[in-house]
Amino acid sequence: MLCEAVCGIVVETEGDQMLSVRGDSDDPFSRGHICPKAAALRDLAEDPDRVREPLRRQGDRFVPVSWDSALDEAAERLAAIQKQHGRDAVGFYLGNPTVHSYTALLTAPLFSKLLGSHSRFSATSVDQLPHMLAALEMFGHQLALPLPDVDRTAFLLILGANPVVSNGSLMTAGGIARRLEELRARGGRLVVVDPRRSETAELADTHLFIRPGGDAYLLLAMLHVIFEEKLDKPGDLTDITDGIGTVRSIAARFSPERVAGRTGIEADTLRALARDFAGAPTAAAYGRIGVCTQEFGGLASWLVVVLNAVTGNLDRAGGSMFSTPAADLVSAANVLGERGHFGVWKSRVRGLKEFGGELPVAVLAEEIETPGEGQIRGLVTHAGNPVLSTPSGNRLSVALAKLDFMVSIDIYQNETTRHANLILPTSCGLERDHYDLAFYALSVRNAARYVPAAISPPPGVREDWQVLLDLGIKLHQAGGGKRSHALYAALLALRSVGPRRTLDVLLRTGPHGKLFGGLSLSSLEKQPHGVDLGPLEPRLRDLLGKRRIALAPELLVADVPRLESALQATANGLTLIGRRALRSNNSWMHNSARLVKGPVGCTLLMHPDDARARGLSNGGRVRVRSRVGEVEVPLVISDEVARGVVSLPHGWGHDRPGAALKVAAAHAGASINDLTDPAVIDALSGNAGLSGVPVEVVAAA
Ligand SMILES: Nc1nc2c(c(=O)[nH]1)N[C@H]1C(S)=C(S)[C@@H](COP(=O)(O)OP(=O)(O)OC[C@H]3O[C@@H](n4cnc5c(=O)[nH]c(N)nc54)[C@H](O)[C@@H]3O)O[C@H]1N2
Ligand SMILES: Nc1nc2c(c(=O)[nH]1)N[C@H]1C(S)=C(S)[C@@H](COP(=O)(O)OP(=O)(O)OC[C@H]3O[C@@H](n4cnc5c(=O)[nH]c(N)nc54)[C@H](O)[C@@H]3O)O[C@H]1N2
Ligand SMILES: [Mo]
Repeated sequence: MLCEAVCGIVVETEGDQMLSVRGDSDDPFSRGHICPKAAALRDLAEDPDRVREPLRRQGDRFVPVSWDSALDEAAERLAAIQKQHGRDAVGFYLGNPTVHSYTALLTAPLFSKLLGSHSRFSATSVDQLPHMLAALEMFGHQLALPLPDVDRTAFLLILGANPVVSNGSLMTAGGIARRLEELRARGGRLVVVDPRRSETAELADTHLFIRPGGDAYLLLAMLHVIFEEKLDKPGDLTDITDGIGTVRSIAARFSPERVAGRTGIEADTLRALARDFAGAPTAAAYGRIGVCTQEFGGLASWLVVVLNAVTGNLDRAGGSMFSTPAADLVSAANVLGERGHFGVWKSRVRGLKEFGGELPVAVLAEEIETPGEGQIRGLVTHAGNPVLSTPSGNRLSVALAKLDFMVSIDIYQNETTRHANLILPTSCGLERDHYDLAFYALSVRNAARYVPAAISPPPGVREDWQVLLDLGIKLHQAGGGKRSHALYAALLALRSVGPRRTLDVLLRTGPHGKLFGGLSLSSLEKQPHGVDLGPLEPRLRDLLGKRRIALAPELLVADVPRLESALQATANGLTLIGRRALRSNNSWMHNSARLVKGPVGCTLLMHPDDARARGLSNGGRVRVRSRVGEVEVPLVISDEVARGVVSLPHGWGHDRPGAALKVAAAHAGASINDLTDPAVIDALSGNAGLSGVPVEVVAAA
């Protein structure tokens, strides 16, 4: 519902009153695990600040309007912009919670197609885009994302992820701390590479402090040692793998001695890590946000997969595997020929490449600001808060205020949606039925669960899919969008049968549909604790079809010189990285009193030596300054961050006028994305470089 770990919960209700939320110990996958966000589901339902009926902005106030007039106005205004200025003049931003709603996942792409605009954006380009690009280039499918087989591996190498807090990402694994403890209890080893001694690093056998952005160098140095010492082990896939020679010759240039300075890790340590990883009976390297939201995100994401492949760990038990989900979007997309694409068109102002039909969100503000044909004048947001979640949010905020028209499908009047002319509210959390369509495809064990809504939604809201489809249908009727009758008919058809039918078809035709007497929506409904579909099984050959594995795709190889030339760059000053906390979920759950109570969440962490050098004291307020902005926050001095590194969580900064979140405003904090720089991207993929921002820190006046 709001987390990739998909933990089973038991909700006790009396009518539409929720009495309690607890972990479901009968869930075979999450085994009773729960975190504070689950309890906060109740706060979402009961939050007096939720938007519970469509709102229309009049000056700086919002007033309630009927659904009919809201949808009509939205469609007419958007259609008028498209008719006058072209279809690209209306942008569309899809936020993260979209992925947590199967009904939105199954309808948003259709709305997007009907809108027919190249100005499409999502949270993908402040998140996992580099991983998807590596998958597209190596396996020919943007969603063919390998997962660490946590439950069976003998050696887990985690780079730039903190699953003990985040609950795991692109790795669905409820109760991950227990799984990591089980790994160690069976004699396995856990190594964490992170510029901060994270909660996950605390559980590890070894934690290596890395200089931000150093992962690609570290991975190449490991490969260097593996080839030099002939530790590479061709696995079962050798006959369908191309490019190993190219990888070998690239790695030859990156000895541990050469990259030690840039990674901040001694050559001997890098050598030992390579030997241990390659020598383990099974091993899995797993990299997440810390390796992809940085300047070399594409390369680092690619090299993680290469390391797994070269050591014979790709697609084998205990290594790095692919799930076989009950509703298999990868296979379905294969059948439809929709595997993803890159660089088919480019952004108007800066010329950045599209990926999978979306432009990097780092260009959103400039595309609104810059006059000319194709300038964005209208915007639709769905479940997104880009003012707090994308680089230079303050600048984006100014840009949003200049739009001719904006409509936000959202549950809150917040930092982003306050700029909308109309806010269209949907149900959320426990108010709707639920199947984790996206996350079972990323699950470290095959599983499935479908649950009905636990409570009724507020009477004035609608379901996300209804709003998306109705807006699309009305847009077409108003003469906007792509003038395709087939698309319009598809929207009408989906509107009348609903996305539940689509889910049922996916389940019935999926890999588990014919087994177990045929999995379907109704068979899942009878098993509300979920069904276990067994451990991961090798399936890459099946996913590839007739294609081969490209271990050294040209696009990635061509980016290596950029990495090599950056080797000389010396670090002076401080480098800013992000952080997540258990009681926080991106930018939108700070209105839960249960989550924000206790110690202040939005603090800057700094190493004692760096604080001393600047005469800063613990608890004092500091001013953090980057090329694009500055914020003021309290300082916490701690050796959990490496020297030269400071860490600030994202998702804060709730003091903007016009947002209507009382609890969040009382715990406002400041937004790290007022410091992150839209000019700093992974030049290969276009993903935002959120981690590794150069900053100065001084005492606040
Ligand atoms: N409680 C909570 N859970 C969440 C979320 C949340 O906001 N709160 N957000 C959800 C979402 S949308 C996502 S995508 C996932 C993300 O899941 P994770 O990727 O596990 O997220 P983080 O906790 O940000 O972990 C990233 C780690 O990378 C480190 N890091 C930063 N820069 C570098 C670098 O250059 N190299 C290396 N090696 N490490 C680096 C950081 O110190 C941090 O420990 O979490 C999800 N789960
Ligand atoms: N500096 C820095 N920036 C980051 C990150 C980082 O680690 N560091 N992490 C990045 C990552 S991984 C992500 S995924 C993005 C997230 O970026 P976004 O998706 O833009 O932002 P969220 O904070 O997830 O905001 C979600 C929005 O959806 C609304 N919402 C919640 N539930 C529902 C629902 O059920 N229906 C509808 N219609 N609306 C709903 C909320 O009110 C809120 O407006 O942030 C990114 N930004
Ligand atoms: Mo994310």
